[in-house]
Amino acid sequence: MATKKPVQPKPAAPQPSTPDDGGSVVLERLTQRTKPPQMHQVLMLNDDYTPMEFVVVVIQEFFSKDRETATQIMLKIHLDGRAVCGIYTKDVAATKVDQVLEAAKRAGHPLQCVSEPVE
Ligand code: TYC
Repeated sequence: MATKKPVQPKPAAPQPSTPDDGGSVVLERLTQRTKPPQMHQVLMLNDDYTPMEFVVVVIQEFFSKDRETATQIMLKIHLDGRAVCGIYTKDVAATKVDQVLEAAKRAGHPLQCVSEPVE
């Protein structure tokens, strides 16, 4: 049975030296290889029962919006059925959803919140 030889990484090619380089080392800028993380948007959904004021306070508190911006987002949810409250990395977005759902549950409101990857 033929066994495969493990693939060894190629050793770095020796750097050519010029008579006048004085032994100094030139560091080349490496290409950025890490991709930025996939971002997730947190959407809040409309319902017929959660008070508008509660939604505005939740958006201010958990999405760091001023009162005017929070009111505009709440009205967009009310009119369109949903709106983006913020965009975060996956874990942070999941935490925001948990915080909103927990606050709504504590207050006895049916407010719903979801997160989804941004295209
Ligand atoms: N539609 C609700 C009302 O009329 C208000 C509301 C807004 C509820 C946004 C949920 O995510 C929401 N009281």
